[in-house]
Amino acid sequence: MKTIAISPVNIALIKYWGKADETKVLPTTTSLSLTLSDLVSTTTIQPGQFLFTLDGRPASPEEQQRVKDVLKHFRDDQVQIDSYNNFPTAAGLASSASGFAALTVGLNHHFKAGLTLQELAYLTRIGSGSSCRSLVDGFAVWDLQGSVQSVDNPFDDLMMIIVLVSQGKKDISSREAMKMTKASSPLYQQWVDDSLADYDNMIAAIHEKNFNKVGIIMEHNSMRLHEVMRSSSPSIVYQTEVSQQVLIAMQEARRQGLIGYATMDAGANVKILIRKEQQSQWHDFLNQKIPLPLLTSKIGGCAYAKSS
Ligand code: 2P0
Repeated sequence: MKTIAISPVNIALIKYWGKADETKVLPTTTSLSLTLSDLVSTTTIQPGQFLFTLDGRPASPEEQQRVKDVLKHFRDDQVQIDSYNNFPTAAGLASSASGFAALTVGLNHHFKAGLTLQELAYLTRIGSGSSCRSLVDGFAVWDLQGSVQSVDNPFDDLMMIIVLVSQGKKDISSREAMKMTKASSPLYQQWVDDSLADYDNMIAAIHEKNFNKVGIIMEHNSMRLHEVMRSSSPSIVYQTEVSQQVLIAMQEARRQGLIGYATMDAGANVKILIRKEQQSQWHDFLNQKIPLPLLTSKIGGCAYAKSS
Protein backbone atom coordinates (compact mmCIF):
# COMPACT_ATOMS: atom_id res chain seq x y z
CA MET A 1 0.00 0.00 0.00
CA LYS A 2 1.15 3.50 -0.84
CA THR A 3 0.38 6.59 1.21
CA ILE A 4 0.26 10.07 -0.23
CA ALA A 5 0.48 12.96 2.21
CA ILE A 6 0.09 16.59 1.31
CA SER A 7 0.92 19.59 3.45
CA PRO A 8 0.75 23.31 2.78
CA VAL A 9 3.54 25.70 3.68
CA ASN A 10 2.84 27.90 6.68
CA ILE A 11 3.99 31.49 7.04
CA ALA A 12 4.26 32.96 10.52
CA LEU A 13 2.64 36.30 11.27
CA ILE A 14 4.10 36.07 14.77
CA LYS A 15 7.48 34.37 14.40
CA TYR A 16 9.22 31.54 16.21
CA TRP A 17 12.94 32.16 16.72
CA GLY A 18 14.52 30.15 19.51
CA LYS A 19 13.99 27.09 21.63
CA ALA A 20 13.37 26.93 25.36
CA ASP A 21 13.96 23.16 25.20
CA GLU A 22 16.13 21.80 22.38
CA THR A 23 15.18 18.16 22.87
CA LYS A 24 11.41 18.58 22.96
CA VAL A 25 11.64 21.52 20.53
CA LEU A 26 9.67 23.88 22.74
CA PRO A 27 9.73 27.52 21.63
CA THR A 28 10.66 30.61 23.68
CA THR A 29 7.66 32.45 22.20
CA THR A 30 4.16 31.61 21.04
CA SER A 31 3.96 31.82 17.26
CA LEU A 32 1.00 32.16 14.91
CA SER A 33 0.75 31.38 11.21
CA LEU A 34 -1.44 30.90 8.16
CA THR A 35 -1.08 28.12 5.61
CA LEU A 36 -0.68 28.75 1.87
CA SER A 37 -3.07 26.43 0.01
CA ASP A 38 -1.17 26.57 -3.28
CA LEU A 39 2.35 25.89 -2.00
CA VAL A 40 2.53 22.28 -0.91
CA SER A 41 4.84 19.39 -0.19
CA THR A 42 3.61 16.05 -1.50
CA THR A 43 5.15 12.98 0.10
CA THR A 44 4.74 9.38 -1.00
CA ILE A 45 5.47 6.56 1.43
CA GLN A 46 5.74 2.94 0.30
CA PRO A 47 7.25 -0.27 1.67
CA GLY A 48 10.93 -0.76 0.76
CA GLN A 49 14.44 -0.26 2.00
CA PHE A 50 14.84 3.09 3.75
CA LEU A 51 15.47 5.89 1.29
CA PHE A 52 14.43 9.53 1.42
CA THR A 53 14.41 11.56 -1.77
CA LEU A 54 13.67 15.25 -2.07
CA ASP A 55 12.54 16.68 -5.42
CA GLY A 56 13.70 13.50 -7.16
CA ARG A 57 17.19 13.25 -5.65
CA PRO A 58 18.47 11.39 -2.59
CA ALA A 59 18.44 13.91 0.24
CA SER A 60 21.63 14.99 2.05
CA PRO A 61 22.88 12.85 4.98
CA GLU A 62 21.61 15.49 7.46
CA GLU A 63 18.16 15.50 5.87
CA GLN A 64 18.10 11.69 5.85
CA GLN A 65 18.98 11.72 9.54
CA ARG A 66 16.20 14.17 10.46
CA VAL A 67 13.69 11.97 8.64
CA LYS A 68 15.05 8.91 10.47
CA ASP A 69 14.67 10.75 13.79
CA VAL A 70 10.93 11.05 13.10
CA LEU A 71 10.61 7.60 11.52
CA LYS A 72 12.12 5.80 14.51
CA HIS A 73 8.97 6.58 16.52
CA PHE A 74 6.98 4.23 14.27
CA ARG A 75 7.31 0.46 14.62
CA ASP A 76 8.64 -0.22 11.13
CA ASP A 77 11.35 1.72 9.32
CA GLN A 78 11.31 -0.16 6.02
CA VAL A 79 9.85 2.57 3.86
CA GLN A 80 10.83 4.58 0.85
CA ILE A 81 9.86 8.22 1.17
CA ASP A 82 9.74 10.57 -1.80
CA SER A 83 8.93 14.21 -1.23
CA TYR A 84 8.29 16.96 -3.77
CA ASN A 85 7.74 20.66 -3.28
CA ASN A 86 5.81 22.62 -5.91
CA PHE A 87 7.94 25.69 -5.04
CA PRO A 88 11.71 26.37 -4.57
CA THR A 89 13.11 24.25 -1.74
CA ALA A 90 15.06 25.84 1.17
CA ALA A 91 14.76 29.45 0.04
CA GLY A 92 13.04 30.71 3.17
CA LEU A 93 9.68 29.39 2.02
CA ALA A 94 9.28 27.02 4.96
CA SER A 95 9.81 23.91 2.84
CA SER A 96 11.10 21.89 5.77
CA ALA A 97 7.94 22.74 7.72
CA SER A 98 5.55 21.52 5.00
CA GLY A 99 7.85 18.58 4.26
CA PHE A 100 7.89 17.32 7.84
CA ALA A 101 4.18 17.93 8.38
CA ALA A 102 3.46 15.78 5.31
CA LEU A 103 5.95 13.16 6.47
CA THR A 104 4.53 12.85 9.98
CA VAL A 105 0.89 12.81 8.93
CA GLY A 106 1.83 10.35 6.17
CA LEU A 107 3.66 7.98 8.52
CA ASN A 108 0.74 8.12 10.96
CA HIS A 109 -1.58 7.05 8.15
CA HIS A 110 0.80 4.49 6.66
CA PHE A 111 1.43 2.68 9.94
CA LYS A 112 -2.15 3.23 11.21
CA ALA A 113 -0.61 4.68 14.38
CA GLY A 114 -3.70 6.72 15.36
CA LEU A 115 -1.70 9.58 16.88
CA THR A 116 -3.56 12.60 18.26
CA LEU A 117 -2.96 16.12 16.96
CA GLN A 118 -0.68 16.94 19.89
CA GLU A 119 1.28 13.69 19.44
CA LEU A 120 1.71 14.49 15.76
CA ALA A 121 2.82 18.01 16.72
CA TYR A 122 5.43 16.59 19.09
CA LEU A 123 6.84 14.21 16.48
CA THR A 124 6.89 16.57 13.53
CA ARG A 125 8.75 19.22 15.58
CA ILE A 126 11.71 16.84 15.79
CA GLY A 127 12.13 17.47 12.06
CA SER A 128 11.18 21.14 11.98
CA GLY A 129 9.73 23.10 14.87
CA SER A 130 7.39 25.24 12.83
CA SER A 131 6.05 22.21 10.91
CA CYS A 132 3.53 21.62 13.70
CA ARG A 133 1.72 24.77 12.53
CA SER A 134 0.89 23.09 9.18
CA LEU A 135 -1.20 20.48 11.04
CA VAL A 136 -4.20 22.78 11.53
CA ASP A 137 -6.27 25.11 9.37
CA GLY A 138 -7.16 28.70 10.29
CA PHE A 139 -4.64 30.74 12.26
CA ALA A 140 -2.33 28.10 13.74
CA VAL A 141 -1.01 28.82 17.21
CA TRP A 142 2.00 26.94 18.61
CA ASP A 143 2.35 27.73 22.29
CA LEU A 144 5.08 27.54 24.93
CA GLN A 145 3.91 24.11 26.12
CA GLY A 146 4.23 22.80 22.57
CA SER A 147 0.49 22.54 21.88
CA VAL A 148 -0.96 23.45 18.53
CA GLN A 149 -4.41 24.99 18.24
CA SER A 150 -6.45 26.62 15.55
CA VAL A 151 -7.99 30.07 15.89
CA ASP A 152 -10.84 30.61 13.42
CA ASN A 153 -9.89 32.77 10.48
CA PRO A 154 -12.69 35.34 10.10
CA PHE A 155 -11.32 36.57 6.74
CA ASP A 156 -12.31 34.64 3.62
CA ASP A 157 -10.32 36.71 1.16
CA LEU A 158 -6.72 36.73 2.38
CA MET A 159 -3.94 35.98 -0.08
CA MET A 160 -0.18 36.02 0.02
CA ILE A 161 2.16 37.15 -2.72
CA ILE A 162 5.74 35.94 -2.44
CA VAL A 163 8.32 38.06 -4.18
CA LEU A 164 11.05 35.59 -5.12
CA VAL A 165 14.13 37.63 -4.38
CA SER A 166 16.23 34.48 -4.09
CA GLN A 167 15.60 30.89 -5.05
CA GLY A 168 18.91 29.54 -3.76
CA LYS A 169 19.58 27.53 -0.65
CA LYS A 170 20.21 29.70 2.40
CA ASP A 171 23.74 29.90 3.83
CA ILE A 172 22.76 29.20 7.40
CA SER A 173 19.95 26.94 8.56
CA SER A 174 17.22 28.33 10.78
CA ARG A 175 18.08 25.73 13.40
CA GLU A 176 21.68 26.98 13.70
CA ALA A 177 20.80 30.64 13.27
CA MET A 178 18.19 30.77 16.02
CA LYS A 179 20.56 29.02 18.41
CA MET A 180 23.18 31.71 17.70
CA THR A 181 20.66 34.52 18.18
CA LYS A 182 19.41 33.17 21.49
CA ALA A 183 22.97 32.63 22.76
CA SER A 184 24.46 35.93 21.64
CA SER A 185 21.99 38.74 20.98
CA PRO A 186 21.73 41.41 23.69
CA LEU A 187 18.20 42.08 22.34
CA TYR A 188 16.97 38.51 22.71
CA GLN A 189 14.99 38.90 25.94
CA GLN A 190 13.37 42.05 24.57
CA TRP A 191 12.42 40.10 21.43
CA VAL A 192 10.73 37.44 23.57
CA ASP A 193 8.81 40.02 25.63
CA ASP A 194 7.71 42.02 22.55
CA SER A 195 6.72 38.88 20.75
CA LEU A 196 4.42 37.74 23.53
CA ALA A 197 2.74 41.18 23.48
CA ASP A 198 2.45 40.97 19.67
CA TYR A 199 0.71 37.63 20.03
CA ASP A 200 -1.91 39.02 22.44
CA ASN A 201 -2.52 42.03 20.17
CA MET A 202 -2.75 39.78 17.11
CA ILE A 203 -5.41 37.59 18.70
CA ALA A 204 -7.42 40.72 19.53
CA ALA A 205 -7.02 42.01 15.94
CA ILE A 206 -8.20 38.67 14.52
CA HIS A 207 -11.26 38.66 16.79
CA GLU A 208 -12.03 42.23 15.67
CA LYS A 209 -11.54 41.12 12.03
CA ASN A 210 -9.28 44.13 11.60
CA PHE A 211 -7.07 43.46 8.57
CA ASN A 212 -4.94 46.58 8.98
CA LYS A 213 -4.18 45.76 12.60
CA VAL A 214 -3.30 42.16 11.70
CA GLY A 215 -0.98 43.43 8.96
CA ILE A 216 0.72 46.09 11.04
CA ILE A 217 1.40 43.72 13.93
CA MET A 218 2.70 41.10 11.49
CA GLU A 219 5.03 43.57 9.79
CA HIS A 220 6.45 44.91 13.06
CA ASN A 221 6.99 41.41 14.38
CA SER A 222 8.94 40.48 11.25
CA MET A 223 11.02 43.67 11.28
CA ARG A 224 11.97 43.02 14.90
CA LEU A 225 12.88 39.43 14.05
CA HIS A 226 15.38 40.68 11.47
CA GLU A 227 16.77 43.22 13.96
CA VAL A 228 17.37 40.57 16.60
CA MET A 229 18.98 38.33 13.95
CA ARG A 230 21.30 41.18 12.94
CA SER A 231 22.24 41.84 16.56
CA SER A 232 23.51 38.27 16.95
CA SER A 233 27.21 37.66 17.15
CA PRO A 234 28.25 36.94 14.45
CA SER A 235 25.51 38.93 12.77
CA ILE A 236 22.87 36.99 10.82
CA VAL A 237 21.49 38.80 7.79
CA TYR A 238 18.92 37.24 5.48
CA GLN A 239 17.65 40.44 3.89
CA THR A 240 19.42 41.57 0.73
CA GLU A 241 19.48 44.89 -1.04
CA VAL A 242 16.76 43.61 -3.33
CA SER A 243 14.61 42.65 -0.33
CA GLN A 244 15.00 46.25 0.87
CA GLN A 245 13.97 47.54 -2.56
CA VAL A 246 10.80 45.46 -2.35
CA LEU A 247 10.03 46.84 1.12
CA ILE A 248 10.59 50.39 -0.14
CA ALA A 249 8.38 49.76 -3.17
CA MET A 250 5.66 48.62 -0.79
CA GLN A 251 5.65 52.04 0.84
CA GLU A 252 5.00 53.55 -2.55
CA ALA A 253 2.25 51.01 -3.22
CA ARG A 254 0.54 52.09 -0.02
CA ARG A 255 0.81 55.74 -0.96
CA GLN A 256 -1.03 54.77 -4.15
CA GLY A 257 -3.83 53.22 -2.11
CA LEU A 258 -2.87 49.56 -2.17
CA ILE A 259 -3.25 47.74 1.11
CA GLY A 260 -0.77 45.02 1.99
CA TYR A 261 1.80 44.15 4.64
CA ALA A 262 5.19 42.45 4.46
CA THR A 263 6.75 39.62 6.37
CA MET A 264 10.11 37.90 5.91
CA ASP A 265 11.56 34.66 7.23
CA ALA A 266 14.99 33.03 7.17
CA GLY A 267 15.64 34.07 3.58
CA ALA A 268 15.59 37.06 1.26
CA ASN A 269 12.04 36.60 -0.09
CA VAL A 270 9.35 39.08 0.82
CA LYS A 271 5.83 37.83 1.53
CA ILE A 272 2.97 40.28 1.18
CA LEU A 273 -0.37 39.69 2.88
CA ILE A 274 -3.18 41.18 0.80
CA ARG A 275 -6.91 40.80 0.16
CA LYS A 276 -8.23 39.18 -3.00
CA GLU A 277 -9.91 42.31 -4.37
CA GLN A 278 -6.49 43.95 -4.80
CA GLN A 279 -4.65 40.92 -6.19
CA SER A 280 -4.41 42.13 -9.79
CA GLN A 281 -3.50 45.67 -8.72
CA TRP A 282 -0.68 44.29 -6.58
CA HIS A 283 0.52 42.09 -9.45
CA ASP A 284 0.51 45.04 -11.83
CA PHE A 285 2.35 47.23 -9.35
CA LEU A 286 5.00 44.64 -8.51
CA ASN A 287 5.52 43.58 -12.12
CA GLN A 288 6.07 47.17 -13.08
CA LYS A 289 8.38 48.07 -10.17
CA ILE A 290 10.33 44.89 -9.56
CA PRO A 291 11.30 42.44 -12.30
CA LEU A 292 11.14 39.37 -10.10
CA PRO A 293 9.00 36.21 -10.21
CA LEU A 294 5.96 36.17 -7.96
CA LEU A 295 4.17 33.27 -6.32
CA THR A 296 0.61 33.92 -5.26
CA SER A 297 -1.44 31.72 -2.99
CA LYS A 298 -4.78 31.51 -1.31
CA ILE A 299 -4.82 30.91 2.42
CA GLY A 300 -5.96 27.78 4.22
CA GLY A 301 -5.79 24.01 4.43
CA CYS A 302 -3.67 21.68 6.52
CA ALA A 303 -1.68 18.47 6.24
CA TYR A 304 -3.59 15.28 5.38
CA ALA A 305 -2.86 11.79 4.11
CA LYS A 306 -4.67 9.15 2.06
CA SER A 307 -4.03 5.69 0.62
CA SER A 308 -3.44 5.30 -3.08
C1 2P0 B 1 8.79 30.83 11.74
N1 2P0 B 1 11.12 30.31 11.01
O1 2P0 B 1 8.10 31.12 12.73
C2 2P0 B 1 10.28 31.17 11.79
C3 2P0 B 1 10.54 32.56 11.26
C4 2P0 B 1 11.99 31.03 10.12
C5 2P0 B 1 11.81 32.46 10.46
O2 2P0 B 1 10.39 28.48 12.03
O3 2P0 B 1 15.03 24.37 14.25
O4 2P0 B 1 12.50 24.84 10.41
O5 2P0 B 1 13.51 22.90 12.95
O6 2P0 B 1 12.63 24.25 14.80
O7 2P0 B 1 10.95 25.56 12.26
C6 2P0 B 1 12.08 28.07 10.50
O8 2P0 B 1 12.67 27.19 11.38
O9 2P0 B 1 13.44 25.38 12.69
C7 2P0 B 1 11.15 28.96 11.23
P1 2P0 B 1 13.66 24.17 13.71
P2 2P0 B 1 12.29 25.65 11.65
O10 2P0 B 1 8.27 30.35 10.72
